[in-house]
Amino acid sequence: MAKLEILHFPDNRLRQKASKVSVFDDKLTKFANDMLETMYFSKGIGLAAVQVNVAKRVIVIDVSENRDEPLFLINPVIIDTQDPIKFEEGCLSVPGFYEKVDRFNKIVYEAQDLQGEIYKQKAEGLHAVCIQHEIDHLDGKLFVDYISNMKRERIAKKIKKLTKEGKLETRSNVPYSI
Ligand code: QAP
Ligand code: CO
Repeated sequence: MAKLEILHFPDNRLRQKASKVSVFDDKLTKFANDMLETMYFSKGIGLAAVQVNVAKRVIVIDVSENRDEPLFLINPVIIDTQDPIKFEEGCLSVPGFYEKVDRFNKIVYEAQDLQGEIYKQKAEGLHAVCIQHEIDHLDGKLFVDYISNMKRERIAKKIKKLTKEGKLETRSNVPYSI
């Protein structure tokens, strides 16, 4: 297993549009498990491959209390939404900042597992919001895109400053080609 480098807003590489995964092999499983390790290490509940500079439609999530219920979502699509809500979100790529975003409290989604098997699932609350947030990443979108330009610019400036001062963690990346 390996810890991966998480990109920080306003890095342009977070704007990459991820392409569909078509090969389900050991390399994909290893990558997904490295993502999971990276997410647990960083105390996150969700991580998308674009955040570690891999433009593939891979998401890992664990919203369980004991952090022992990992979910792997390959090529996920939301097929139904219900109950609009405002939800306060954060992001491992925007560390230290939290804003309310318009989301849905209930969704139905379809995804593939690491074997390529398609599954259909209902999700609610944090689980549902997390999936909407992570699918946005696969389309190059961040939660700060939903707030005012002024707020977003201020956050960008603060994160750039922290990066310059070496106060944000970065780790050398394992180059992946999946
Ligand atoms: C997305 O975000 C999410 O600022 C996942 O200092 C978040 O795991 C969806 C994190 C909230 C719905 C609601 C953020 C860790 C983790 C930070 C995360 C931080 C340390 C964010
Ligand atoms: Co995020």
